[in-house]
Amino acid sequence: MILHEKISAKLPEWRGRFKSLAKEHADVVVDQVTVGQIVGGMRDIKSLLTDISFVDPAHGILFRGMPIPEVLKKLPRRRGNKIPMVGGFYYLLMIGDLPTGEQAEEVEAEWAKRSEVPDHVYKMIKSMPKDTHPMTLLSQAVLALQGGSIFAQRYHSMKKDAYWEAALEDSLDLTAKLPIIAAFIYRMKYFGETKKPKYNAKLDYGANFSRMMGVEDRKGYADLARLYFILHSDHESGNVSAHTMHLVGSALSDPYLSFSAALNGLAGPLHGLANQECLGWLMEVHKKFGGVPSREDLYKFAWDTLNDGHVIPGYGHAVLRVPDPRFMAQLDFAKARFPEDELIRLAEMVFDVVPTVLKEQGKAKNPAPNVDAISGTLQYYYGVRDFDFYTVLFGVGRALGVTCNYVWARALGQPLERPKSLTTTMLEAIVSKSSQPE
Ligand code: HAX
Repeated sequence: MILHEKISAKLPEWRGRFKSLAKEHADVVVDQVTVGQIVGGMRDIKSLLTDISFVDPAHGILFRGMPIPEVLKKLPRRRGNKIPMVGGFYYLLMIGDLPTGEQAEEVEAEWAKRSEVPDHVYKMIKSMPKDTHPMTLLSQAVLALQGGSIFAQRYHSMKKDAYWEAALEDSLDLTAKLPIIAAFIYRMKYFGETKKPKYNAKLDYGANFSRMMGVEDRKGYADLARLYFILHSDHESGNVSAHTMHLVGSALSDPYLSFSAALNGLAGPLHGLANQECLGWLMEVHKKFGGVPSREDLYKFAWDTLNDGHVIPGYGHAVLRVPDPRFMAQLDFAKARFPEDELIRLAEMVFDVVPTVLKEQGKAKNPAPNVDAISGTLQYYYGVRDFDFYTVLFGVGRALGVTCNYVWARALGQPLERPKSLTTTMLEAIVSKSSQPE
């Protein structure tokens, strides 16, 4: 299989580099940790290692060193599609090189081969109470697949050097099945349909998802699916979902156990749930003014939101200091296809007005939009209007990045994660010692 072959070829060099850092340079100091960082959620402590993606505060996400416009331009796509194949993108994340069209198709074919979802998973989802949150269903479904984990089955018989091979098998199986499970949850929860979705091997990942969701493909929902999965795949390793996958995986829990945990983190309101809040805020503006308001009205509404003690959802970021290129890519997508849509016009006006308001307020370090400022709006346009489903879409995309990280963490033999904790008294003692005159 292509990914196995390519990773095998790259492994000796990467293992050598990792080993050299671990053995010969282990004492080199990288960063200092402040009290503020310890009490402030470990913000910005440089303590994770990944080569899959990097968030540059001034430029946004780089996937294997490539910015989004370059990824979208250079990756292979099928005839008639504007957005590249997700299979080619997975190849890029996993291997670190741009794939040819043929290599991208090989990954797509691998997914088609592995797309059968066992019956008990559907039964389990159907047996849950009707009001179960779709993220709970997705996370449970991933756990229900865990019985098929090659990593878990081989664990006692395989050597450490071979962990990554089992991890790759699981990663391909899991990423193949996720869009099917997500589409099943969507059709069951919001339309009461319980027919098993069928993956069509002739279509790519994005087109299959669009078809299984039952969304009319006017103006390219399949392209939006491809774009959405690519943009949400990874955001280096410190965010909650990616870090959870890495942490749980470091205990050698298999990719299913680890990814289910990652999804539970993604389901939190400060993480993957934020996109529905953003669309909610836009809809509130739209409703209040009976359409797109004047700039002055929007300016006032934004100030009212702040004065009421709320944040303006979709704006600001913990690391980024420029408009999120993931936001820009989605805005470009919408402007090229449906520039007259009222919510898109409104999102554009918000992009024009809100950064000014946030700058005037002077609190947010980054007054620019993040990925969530528009992602729900695009789904809404295509008729996917059940807000609580949006995080499931995020989850399908996020699996792409975190499974690549999992495979490489095992390939390089990254160890169990175990930071050290202190007590409050210990921290206070450190503070009082540092404030005493020399
Ligand atoms: N509206 C109002 N105030 C904001 C703000 C916004 N959009 N963004 C930041 N601020 C405020 C913060 O609340 C903070 O105020 P206090 O000092 O009173 O606590 C101050 O500005 C400094 O915050 P910061 O350092 O710039 O930002 P943080 O790193 O603490 O937080 C957040 C980053 C994304 C959580 C923040 O900008 C925010 O709450 N934004 C709105 C919610 C949102 O869009 N969330 C989605 C994030 C994208 C993501 O990662 N999704 O998975």
